[in-house]
Amino acid sequence: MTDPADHIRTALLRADDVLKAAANRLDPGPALLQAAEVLEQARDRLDDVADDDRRHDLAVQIARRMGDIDAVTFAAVEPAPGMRRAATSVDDPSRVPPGQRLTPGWPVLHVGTVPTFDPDTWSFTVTGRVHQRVRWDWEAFGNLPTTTVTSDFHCVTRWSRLDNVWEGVLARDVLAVAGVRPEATHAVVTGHPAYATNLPLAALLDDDVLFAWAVDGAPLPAVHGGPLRLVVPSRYGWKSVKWAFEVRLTDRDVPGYWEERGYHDNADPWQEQRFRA
Ligand SMILES: Nc1nc2c(c(=O)[nH]1)N[C@H]1C(S)=C(S)[C@@H](COP(=O)(O)O)O[C@H]1N2
Ligand SMILES: [Mo]
Repeated sequence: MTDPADHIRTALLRADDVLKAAANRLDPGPALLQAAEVLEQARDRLDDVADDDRRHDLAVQIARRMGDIDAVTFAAVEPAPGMRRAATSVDDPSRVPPGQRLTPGWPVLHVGTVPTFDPDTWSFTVTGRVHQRVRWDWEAFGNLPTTTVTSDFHCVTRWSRLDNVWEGVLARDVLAVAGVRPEATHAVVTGHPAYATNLPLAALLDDDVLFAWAVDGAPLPAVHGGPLRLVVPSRYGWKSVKWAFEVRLTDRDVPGYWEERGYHDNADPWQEQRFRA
């Protein structure tokens, strides 16, 4: 049997060859897609690499190449019909984190398929290191105090969308209902179909972090996480969990989906914390 790590290394070399060839093409699109597919398959085999350090190292190598491919693909995305065109230039360049480009549209990024929303069965739970586990249905969640926050969104694939007007409930107001226990240091936020990310508790409590059900004055589109998504402006987009349904407070840092696949634990766009060092 071949060593799964060798298999992944071969895939990385193949992806590099395809990417090199793509640079000389008039239309690099198909070659980029092909390289992305090779990397996607390599990523699927990561779990077979038993050694933690080797697996992490390979995950970072895959993530870096994927990031380069995605950056080319997403910078030029146009707004969907009915969606506002976002600014592609700003008076104050310090609003754009290093290595980011402003895109007029709003790329859609997620693993798995868009879940369907049924208001009769939807629920949201806060659990873990809280005084009292709390579960809301859709109607009850809507009765929490409402807030509007305008913030910028920065994706690790190098696109940023500025001045998004989010409406929803501050995460700190959600947590206040359950009551944070003193030993809680981190949070794991989970969304459909099987996605999670980790945050320091303090980051979740920031005054611009909310669970949003509307954006730019309209209900949050399903592809962007509707009916409810987390928004964490101070971190790259993968921390902003779409179709969110659970917050679990923990007394340790538990990596989420992308953090286990080579992405940085902290994800600060101003420090370009894209991938694990
Ligand atoms: N449930 C879920 N939430 C998710 C993801 C995902 O795969 N599943 N992807 C994350 C990533 S990597 C990004 S960049 C943003 C993208 O949000 P958008 O599709 O609204 O642009 O969602 C984040 N939230
Ligand atoms: Mo992302």
